[in-house]
Amino acid sequence: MQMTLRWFGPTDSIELWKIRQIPGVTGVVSTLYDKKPGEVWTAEEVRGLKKLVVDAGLELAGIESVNIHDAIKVGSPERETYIDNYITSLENLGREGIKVVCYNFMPVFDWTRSDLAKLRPDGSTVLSYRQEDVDKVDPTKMFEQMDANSNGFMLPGWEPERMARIKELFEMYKDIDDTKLFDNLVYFLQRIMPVCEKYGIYMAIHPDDPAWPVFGLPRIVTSGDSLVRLMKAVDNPHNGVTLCSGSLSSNPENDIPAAIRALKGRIHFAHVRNTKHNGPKDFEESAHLSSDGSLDMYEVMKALYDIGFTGIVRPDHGRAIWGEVSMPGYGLYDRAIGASYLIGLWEAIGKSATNNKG
Ligand code: DNO
Repeated sequence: MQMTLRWFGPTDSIELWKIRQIPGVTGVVSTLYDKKPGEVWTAEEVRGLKKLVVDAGLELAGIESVNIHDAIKVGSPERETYIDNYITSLENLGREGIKVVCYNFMPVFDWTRSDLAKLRPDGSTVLSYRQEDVDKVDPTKMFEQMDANSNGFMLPGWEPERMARIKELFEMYKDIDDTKLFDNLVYFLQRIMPVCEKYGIYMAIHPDDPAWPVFGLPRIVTSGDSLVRLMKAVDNPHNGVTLCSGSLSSNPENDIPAAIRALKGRIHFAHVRNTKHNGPKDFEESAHLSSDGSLDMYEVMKALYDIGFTGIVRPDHGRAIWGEVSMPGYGLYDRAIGASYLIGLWEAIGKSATNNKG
C-alpha cells in the first residue's frame, strides 16, 4: 500500500513540505478545489497541480474528487453533456498518469455532520453526528450551519454556488428514488468505462456518509453489500471502491473487515479512520487508535493486507489537537499521528505474516 494525505491544493493551510516530513507518506491525493461539479478539468490545470506536488518531492497518487454534476445523478437530458465533460476531464487526468479517481454519488449533500467541533474530555475536538440534532435542522439551512463552523474554509463537497441553489436541488431530486439513482450511476459508469480502460484509470466510489438516508434523500452506497452489488452491475475492475472505514462504520451493523474481503480486487483507495458509537445514529470521529473508538483498526488493516491490497491509503479526518486551527477534520497533527499508526500496524502485520510463513 502507499500512504498518502489529502491535500486541497495551494490554498490548503497545510503546506506540502510538511506532509513530506511525515515518515512513510510518499504522496497526496488532491483536487482542483475551485472546480464546480460538471466543469472540464483542462490538461494545463492538471499539469499545474501535478507539478506543485512533484516539485515538493511527493507523488500525485490520485484525485479526490472529480465531483459529479447533479444532472448525471438525476438522469436529466443534460447528463450527456456533463458525462462528456467528465470524460474529457478523465482524458486529461489519464494523460498525466493519474490512476485513481475518487467520487461519490450522494444527492445534494456530500458528507454531513451535526457538529464540526465536538469537545472531548482531553480538550481535543472532533466531527460528530447525532440524528436527533440533524432532524431539528431545516435542510435548506444545513449549509449555513456547516459553513459557520468551518473555520473559514470551503468544505469539500459543500460548494457555496451549489448550496445557493439548495431549494432547486431538492426539487431536482423529488422523483428520484434508490432505484433511479442506482440506474443513473450504472449508466454513468458504463459510459466512462472505455476511457478508464484506455488510460488505466480506476474509479473509486466513496460510500455515503453517514450510511443512511438523510433529509429523505436517497442513499445507495451504504454497506458492503451495496458496494458488491454495484461492482457486479458494472463488472469491470476500473469500476471500484474507496473503502472508507469511517463512513461505512457510522452504521455499527457494517462489518468493515468482511466488506473489505468481499471487495477483493475492487478497492483502489482506502480511507482508514475510527468511529466511536455513542448510541443509535449517534457517533463521533475518534482518534485512529483502536482503543479510542469502536473499530478494531488492526482487523481493518489486516483485511486489507489479506486481500493483497496494493492501492493508496490515507488517514481520514483527524481530531483538532494542540491548538491547531484548520479545515475541520483536515489538520496536520492528528492525521500525521494517524498515518504513523496505520503504517505501524501494516509493518507489524506484514512482518508477522512473513515470520509465520518462515
Ligand atoms: C469528507 C470526505 C468526502 C469525500 C467525498 C468523496 O471529508 O470524506 O468529502 O471526499 O465524498 O467524493
